[in-house]
Amino acid sequence: MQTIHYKNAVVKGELQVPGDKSISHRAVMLGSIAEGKTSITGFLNGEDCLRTIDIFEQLGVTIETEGTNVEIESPGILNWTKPTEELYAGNSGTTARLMLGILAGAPVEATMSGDASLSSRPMDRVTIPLRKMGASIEEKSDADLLPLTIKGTKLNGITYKSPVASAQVKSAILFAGLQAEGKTSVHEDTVSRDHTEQMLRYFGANVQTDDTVASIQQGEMLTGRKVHVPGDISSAAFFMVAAGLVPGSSLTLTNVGLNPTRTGIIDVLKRMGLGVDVTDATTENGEPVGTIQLTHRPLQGVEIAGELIPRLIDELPIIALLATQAKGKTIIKDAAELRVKETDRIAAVTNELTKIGANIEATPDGMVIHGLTPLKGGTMDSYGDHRLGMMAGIASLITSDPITIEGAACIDISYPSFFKDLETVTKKSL
Ligand code: SPQ
Repeated sequence: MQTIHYKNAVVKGELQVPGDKSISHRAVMLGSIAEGKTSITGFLNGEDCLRTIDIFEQLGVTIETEGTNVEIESPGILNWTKPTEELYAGNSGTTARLMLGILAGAPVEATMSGDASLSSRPMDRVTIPLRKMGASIEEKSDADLLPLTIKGTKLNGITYKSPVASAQVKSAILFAGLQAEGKTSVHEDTVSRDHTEQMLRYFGANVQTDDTVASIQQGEMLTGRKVHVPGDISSAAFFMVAAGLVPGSSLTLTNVGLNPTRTGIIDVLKRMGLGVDVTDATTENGEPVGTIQLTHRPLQGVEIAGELIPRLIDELPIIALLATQAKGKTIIKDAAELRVKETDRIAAVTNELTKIGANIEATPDGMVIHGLTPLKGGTMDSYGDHRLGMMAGIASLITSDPITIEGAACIDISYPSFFKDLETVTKKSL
């Protein structure tokens, strides 16, 4: 439990948010699949990414972490050792789903498990296509929930039309495709984040992408590389919104990942009226990186739907908070995926923002938020979901009374220095 209040603290200065969670996972995964040495800089030391490291250590990969630097020495996927205990993914959907794809063709047998939240999230979205490829997966329940035991086997390439725009589904299939005979293709209606394709290509795999189709050919053993992880735009989003909430704010966020499959928040904030300038854009290991400058301006409600949704899916809780301070109505739709995240984020965001005075309704696939509404203080539950915990922290910038966050520790999943950074940009003491 943590009680905070930053009422009307102007958000100012410069901040570099921690490394991208999605890219950190993938850097460790590819560095462990590849033979030899991989050096990672800018790694996110969040709980989820540490679970990924633990898992590869159990598979016989040597991994040394010092601050945000990670050194990997791997014998390569064909020489991994059979783990003696369950591979525990904690709260991390990315770890669990991508590992199932990686293990499907690896010469080991292992059981993947997770915490209570992860054990209730759907895994059939990956087990269905992986079984089509020949994967041997045994579940304890009938519903393909964790724990799942997977025994590496010979796989065949498939062409799969994914029923959801999900990078975790696409990535699991592409990782399995790296080991599968022939070609494997994944078709999506709307393209999901493409960090796996970028990282596979950077490590030398034969990956082709064409609009909403990603394909991979069975590969030779990959070799280690140097990887730089840019700052996480999903973490930066909390501070972009902070600058949008408090009049007079002006904030510079440096070294932020700007992969176009992730920058939906920038498009939406601009449409809402916030001053957003992107500069210094460069590319590192296939990933665009740059500086984002935010300037507070009065906001208006917008509609957020369709192909934009996968480009900002994780930012919708914090956008909902911002929408309480925008004139008129903000409509979020086509986002039913929010219901199967760390918690049901449609129900949780609606409940918690209502508690502090927001005018917000849940719909089956989104939310409708009516602004401008003054917010009061109170207790907000994180539901063990890092993005809900941080939404509550940012709300305290504009609430009339303090906010008490129940279960604030879960913020360590993706942003261990969140409160320190909030203090830095508001120059207020906790
Ligand atoms: O890893 P996890 O728990 O699924 O994390 C979340 C998050 O908010 O951090 C989702 F709850 O991000 C996912 C994201 O929603 C990370 C991710 C990835 O790295 O591939 C892809 C998205 O999920 P999905 O289901 O759309 O593929």
